[in-house]
Amino acid sequence: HTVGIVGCPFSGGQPRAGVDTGPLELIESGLVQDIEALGWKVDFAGADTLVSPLVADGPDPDIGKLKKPRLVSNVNKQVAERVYKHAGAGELTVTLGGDHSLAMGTVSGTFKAHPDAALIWIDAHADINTPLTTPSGNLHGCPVSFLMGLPGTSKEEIPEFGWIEPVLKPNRLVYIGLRDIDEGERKILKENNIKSFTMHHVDRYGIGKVVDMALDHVGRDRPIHLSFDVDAFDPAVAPSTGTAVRGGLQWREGLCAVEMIAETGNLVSLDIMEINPSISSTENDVKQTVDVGRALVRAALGETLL
Ligand code: DIR
Ligand code: MN
Ligand code: MN
Ligand code: MN
Repeated sequence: HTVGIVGCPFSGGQPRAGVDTGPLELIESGLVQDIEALGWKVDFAGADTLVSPLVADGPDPDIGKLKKPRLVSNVNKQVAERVYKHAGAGELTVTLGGDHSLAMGTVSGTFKAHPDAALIWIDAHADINTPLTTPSGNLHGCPVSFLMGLPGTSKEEIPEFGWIEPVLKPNRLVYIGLRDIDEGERKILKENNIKSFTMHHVDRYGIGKVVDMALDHVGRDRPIHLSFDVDAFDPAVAPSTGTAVRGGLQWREGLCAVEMIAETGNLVSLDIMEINPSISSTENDVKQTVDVGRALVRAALGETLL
């Protein structure tokens, strides 16, 4: 058992500074020691090997509404290569964000190593806006559309992202925790029949039943990439994040979901995204949110699965 850590101090997919310090905060809080204490080897060369905060090689004007498109693309291409290296070597890859645009890279890298994988996306948001539907132009709201090859994301339409292969089929994706969905996203989810368990379903059936239904939908026997945005949690649980939304997962609900996914034995890749230590009213907010990230990783590695 080896965990490969990819640290991505990157904030270019959204406007708020600070989310790029998430990975270092997680490492400094003792994440590597947590993982080793659970009996896993760690493949991580140290904090100075975090994916470098790249700059676009040249001017980076908006493309349509999209902000910092070349920067986001360049960084993600590098992230995809790093994740592929770990996943291809059979390691469980843990990527520390950074904003959720990084999933362009993480999911690309995982699916290159495991082409029949499924993607479970736990988030308040669907992050499936296209260059044509995005209201904000922030690429952290768009990664899934590129991975799926939706209209507006093709090589012909936007060559700057031409390296991203449309590896994700709509029936291999499932959402949990949604509660803030844009109009264009709603249409995409319906038209493509994408299975979405919103907070309504969590309230109604309970998290255990929801995760069971989600796993049955994508298939328990295939490799699983779990992309976890900490804003899936209620703001009382994970306050230090850029786009907090009321009415989210409680502490145990989020961890139980991750534990159930880990219990399949097929988790191959995990993203912990959108921890922003600069967004907080108190020091305790930051500590609490970083603790959530650490606890998610431990849950994924079987801390409570005896
Ligand atoms: C909104 C907010 N759906 C957008 N998105 C996210 O800008 O596309 N916030 N992902 O975390
Ligand atoms: Mn997200
Ligand atoms: Mn979100
Ligand atoms: Mn997002």
